[in-house]
Amino acid sequence: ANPNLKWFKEAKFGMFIHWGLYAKLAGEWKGKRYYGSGEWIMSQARIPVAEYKEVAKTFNPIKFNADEWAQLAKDAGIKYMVITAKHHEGFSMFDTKVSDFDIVDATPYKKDPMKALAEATRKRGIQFGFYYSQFQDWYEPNGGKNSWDFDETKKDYQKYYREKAIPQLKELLGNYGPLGIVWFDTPGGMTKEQTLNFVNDLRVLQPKSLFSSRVGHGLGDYRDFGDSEVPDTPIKGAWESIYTHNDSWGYIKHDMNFKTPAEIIRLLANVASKGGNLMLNVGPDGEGNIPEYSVKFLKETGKWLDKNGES
Ligand code: FUL
Repeated sequence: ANPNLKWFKEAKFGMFIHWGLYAKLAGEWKGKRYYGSGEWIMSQARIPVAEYKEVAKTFNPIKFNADEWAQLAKDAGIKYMVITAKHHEGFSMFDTKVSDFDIVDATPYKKDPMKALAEATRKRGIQFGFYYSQFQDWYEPNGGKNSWDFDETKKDYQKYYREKAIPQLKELLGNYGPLGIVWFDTPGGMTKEQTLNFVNDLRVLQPKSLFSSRVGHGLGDYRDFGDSEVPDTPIKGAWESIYTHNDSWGYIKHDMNFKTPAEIIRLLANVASKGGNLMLNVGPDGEGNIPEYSVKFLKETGKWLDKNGES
């Protein structure tokens, strides 16, 4: 058995955070409202890169407070946190030298929130990790899946991996201290052999860090089920179910369908009884606030876990 999995197998409860420029759009583009997966709005509304880029100029999350977020996780009984360093939109929520389309260079905020969050979680004994969309990058001419700006048949995915994804992952693995997890998602554009090289190349930087199964080709360290999926029967090995608190991963202002504390606890119990972890997502808004109901219901969940000796 992989000794790096020990903490993960004991964790039971994780916090997923989807946060990017889409949070600023909040599920609305040019007066039209979208529902579900707010982080997909660029694709849903076929927003050209040239227009999407402008959103960065208005992204200024001055309410963001790393200690508050980490403390909320702690109070909720959460043992690990995974946050989007770069989602499919291609925007980097961290300080990167590889691209100018990042929170430090392209927004009035000009700071690296990931640095603060890495410290705030570490201080509280919470494992910290990054979600990184390794294949889909709708901002890049050679990244995956933007067919409204770019011609898919002309793309050179290897060039995108070489020039953006790999160098950025090296920054993330090198500049934020020990990472519990690198959470890859929606693989593509690489053969099994290429993926193996990709994984080996990154592993040397942090041999203890776990890679999610969505790195592709069965090369992850533990298993992730589909979005909002719990297996029917107990499953051996290390695995995780991912759910979001309301109906979207990224913030949508008109989505109020939050799971109650009782629903969260039932979900947690269901997943734990089958041997897995629940990683529950919250979607902070464009100002850096975690939605009020997420704060309230997570705190109540934590109180219940406390009383019942589960955390
Ligand atoms: C999916 C992504 O496409 C969604 O936007 C979200 O990040 C979810 C957790 O994984 O596959």
